[in-house]
Amino acid sequence: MALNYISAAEAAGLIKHGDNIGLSGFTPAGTAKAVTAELAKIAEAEHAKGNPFQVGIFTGASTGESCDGILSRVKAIRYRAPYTTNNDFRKAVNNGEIAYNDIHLSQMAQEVRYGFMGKVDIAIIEACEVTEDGKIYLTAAGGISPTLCRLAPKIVVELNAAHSKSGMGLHDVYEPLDPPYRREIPIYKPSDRIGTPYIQVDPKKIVGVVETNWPDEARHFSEADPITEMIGQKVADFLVADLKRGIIPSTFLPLQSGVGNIANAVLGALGRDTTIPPFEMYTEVIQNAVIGLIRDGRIKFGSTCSLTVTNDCLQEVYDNMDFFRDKLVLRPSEISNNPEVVRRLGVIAMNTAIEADIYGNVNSTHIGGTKMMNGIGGSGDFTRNAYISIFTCPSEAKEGKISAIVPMVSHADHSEHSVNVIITEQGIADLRGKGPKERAQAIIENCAHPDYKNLLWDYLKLTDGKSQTPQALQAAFGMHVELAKSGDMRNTNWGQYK
Ligand code: 0RQ
Repeated sequence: MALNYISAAEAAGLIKHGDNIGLSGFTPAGTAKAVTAELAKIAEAEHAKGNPFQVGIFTGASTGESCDGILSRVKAIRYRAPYTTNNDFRKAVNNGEIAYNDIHLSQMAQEVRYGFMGKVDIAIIEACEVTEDGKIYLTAAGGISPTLCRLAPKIVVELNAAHSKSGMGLHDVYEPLDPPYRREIPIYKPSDRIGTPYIQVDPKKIVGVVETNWPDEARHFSEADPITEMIGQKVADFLVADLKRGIIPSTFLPLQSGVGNIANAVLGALGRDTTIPPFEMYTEVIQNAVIGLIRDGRIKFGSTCSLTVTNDCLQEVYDNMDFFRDKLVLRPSEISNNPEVVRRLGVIAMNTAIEADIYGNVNSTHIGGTKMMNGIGGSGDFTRNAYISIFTCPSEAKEGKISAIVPMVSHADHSEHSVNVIITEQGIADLRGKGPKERAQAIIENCAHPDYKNLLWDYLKLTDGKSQTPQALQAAFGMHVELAKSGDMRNTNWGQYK
């Protein structure tokens, strides 16, 4: 069947007010871009006429400027799931303009299949190749595309020349059956392939192919600063110590790391430390640092959902596919982040906290307990099922006015039951094998900034000191309350709570 080439504007014209659109991609990598940018123009025109125009968006993780950015600015998003990193989207969410459903990334595809979020009306899928018999070759991310393509009655393919066709073969497309028919996912090592390198669809569902040449809207990560370097080094030191005492097997274990500068610094430090043997990644995002380490032979294999790298780095991968082909695989997010596989492989999870409390509960998503930052991403998928779950963050934020270590987290994403280790530039709190009172000692002593240590010790004096988890509920958010009042947690005065 001949493919029907259409413009991005024509494709956007297929989308109606109230539709749920499904987008390829995971982070800005591999996200469809041209049609959503045109959709924003339609929404603006309809709004100017006084007509409502809003859509629901189902995707893999964050998207880029041409989706979350443009569409939230023109108020065209009614509902969206999951993770996001866009500043304008964040503002709109915290203004109450968008219903944002921040779910674990591994669950997104299945929750769409289970019908929790309504029907997918149209899928917009970025590809580096599409064939007349309905084979879609994805670009830099797996995301939830296989599920979107199967469920949507209409598919638009954004055939993006900015992604080289040499990337064909990077993907391993696999979609599990739903309960009660689901079987084990047969991945026993990070490099196992269990599916096909393309998504097979009924070609009649492809309503249009939009040709584009639009590079991924990769986020810029600044160079590691002394604080992130120190955190990275401490994570490497911690893992080396566990390797030496036999807690981590001598062959090492696959690593997962979140996005951002700390993750890059951690991987840089691990790569430099040759006491750690060449290792593998079973992760959701691969950033520039990992590509460098694969090139240097320090990382043997990377299983990921996306190549969240700068465009020059992505081009380097495409240009050297003969080298990278057997060292990388891109998977759908429900496989890259799958709890069953993470636990089987013994993945060491490394994610970032906004704040942690003295008992080891972690807030990764909310500023001040109410305002959404980005979302939980895949951090929960990995943390809950990891061989060792590590959280990192600087010990303080905003020039020291905010302590990352607080008596009680203002929002809880990862509970004390799942968090094994907290690492700041100050030091390492190894929480394994410890009860809550011992954890509090380790976290305050090793992770809190010196400006906040006494404040946290004094908080403990307000508690009965004996309970399983001693808290002084009247004062537990005292540091947050002080921040809201004077703008500086260091001014907290526990006297008022005695
Ligand atoms: O503010 O942007 O105004 O400078 O938060 O913090 O230190 O620059 O670190 O960019 O790595 O983001 C947890 C948000 C950290 C991220 C989080 C302020 C700070 C700064 C950003 P500015 P940094 P990062 C991967 C898996 C989700 C969970 C996860 C994240 C800004 O890593 O979204 O890992 N994680 N998912 O000043 C007020 C505090 C603060 C604070 C930091 N306690 N109070 N502001 N900031 N701590 C994602 C995927 O799955 C795809």
